[in-house]
Amino acid sequence: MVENFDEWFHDILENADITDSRYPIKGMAVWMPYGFQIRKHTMNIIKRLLDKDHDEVLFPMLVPESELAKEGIHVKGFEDEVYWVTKGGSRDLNEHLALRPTSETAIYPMYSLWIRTHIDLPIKLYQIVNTFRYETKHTRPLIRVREITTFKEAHTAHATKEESDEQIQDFIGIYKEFFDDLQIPYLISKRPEWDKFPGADYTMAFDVIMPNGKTLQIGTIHNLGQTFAKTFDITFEDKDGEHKYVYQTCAGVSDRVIASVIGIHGDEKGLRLPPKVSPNQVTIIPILFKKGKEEVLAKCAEIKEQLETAGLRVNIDDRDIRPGKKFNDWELKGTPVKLELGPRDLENNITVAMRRDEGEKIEIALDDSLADNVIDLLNKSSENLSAAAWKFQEEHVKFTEDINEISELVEAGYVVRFRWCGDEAIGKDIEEKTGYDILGIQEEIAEGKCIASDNDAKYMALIAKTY
Ligand code: PR8
Repeated sequence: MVENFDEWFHDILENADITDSRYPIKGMAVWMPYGFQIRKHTMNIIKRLLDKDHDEVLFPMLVPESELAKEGIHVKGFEDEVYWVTKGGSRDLNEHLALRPTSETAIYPMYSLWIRTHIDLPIKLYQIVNTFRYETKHTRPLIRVREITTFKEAHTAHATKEESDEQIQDFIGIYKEFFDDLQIPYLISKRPEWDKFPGADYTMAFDVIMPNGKTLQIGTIHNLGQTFAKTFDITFEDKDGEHKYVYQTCAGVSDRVIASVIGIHGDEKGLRLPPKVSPNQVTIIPILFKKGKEEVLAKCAEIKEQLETAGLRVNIDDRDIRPGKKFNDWELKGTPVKLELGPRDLENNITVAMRRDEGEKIEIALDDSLADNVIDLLNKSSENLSAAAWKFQEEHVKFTEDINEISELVEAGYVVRFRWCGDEAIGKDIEEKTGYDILGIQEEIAEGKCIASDNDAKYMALIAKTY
């Protein structure tokens, strides 16, 4: 799987009924029913996390050209990626309208109207929408799409720079919780100057290492400083009656998160879904013979009800096919726990449970403790997926002091940590020499030399092959 990860990933999306990429527009795919469920549960987690401290809104998808064009650096960053609506029916539009590539230029003109005094601050809004980017790099389902169907973008405004920096830390906390719920490990870094979001003061990013060693950026948090505030005239009157520009931040995660769940946890048999996002947390597989069929099915229905009462998502696969085929299908689809029930189990008042993450079969009693026992299996499964994924990450980050070793390590599937002085020209030089991307800096350090110059090192940085 590691060698052919891209192929594995492509196949599993169709075989497990996640997306269908045959839709006749490049970079746009159909969410299939099973994938749609995973998407829904994933979205609910981030919604719940954001709802604690943010309000959800919904802005129009179209942005007037005049607004999009206002913030020079921002528009430059996106100019080659914007889809334009230029006609209404057969008439040319007076003003071209952009399909939002992201929503800063849709939201901030309204912030300028809404924010008047310090009492209106902070403002913390988010929306979950589709955005459009005419990506020029190779498109891949979920990973690099031209319609990002599930863009969860948050936008905040604050009275002070300190508050905006705190907000960045809050977002980091929220995203950590989000990825923890998905059992996804992450590398957090501050992007280099030349790779930050267009218009941002600085960008913090979450990256994951996919099984083929390439990293995938699964979330970004940007401190926008006062750049957009100045462009869109977003000011407030402070306590002393002085008019000031706000400080802003924004943060976003996309469909890529689901790509990371599929890629990181999957194995040669298929998906291994984290219980929190699996469409079914438990799949009951009846083993049916002519004799005793009705009794087995009735018991399965009873178990389903018992587990659902305990808050679990449960399905029964009562298709008229061989149990072995059902078994393989649910291995492929990654249900965390399967329960088998045949006539003999019924006689013994037990069911055979199997965790998808590690595959061992255990018998559990069909009594009042059933739901607790199943929940226990689900929790163990979550913990195991998480531990395995973090272990994989730890084993795939290596430190080197030798610039000539970077290529060898990256090609062997590692993300490389190295000491860097932080100088932009030297950073770009490192990228050019090695052919890989500096993800960013992780922490400040006070000892050692830069890997590529005589300067003292200032940071521990990461370099990798990226998606
Ligand atoms: C912002 N503005 O836009 P960002 N396909 C799938 N996922 C993608 C793609 C794509 N083509 N492009 C980006 N992403 C800010 C923050 C509002 C919200 C994912 O930031 O451009 C990446 O995981 O960095 C990225 O980290 C995230 O969307 C946010 O996009």
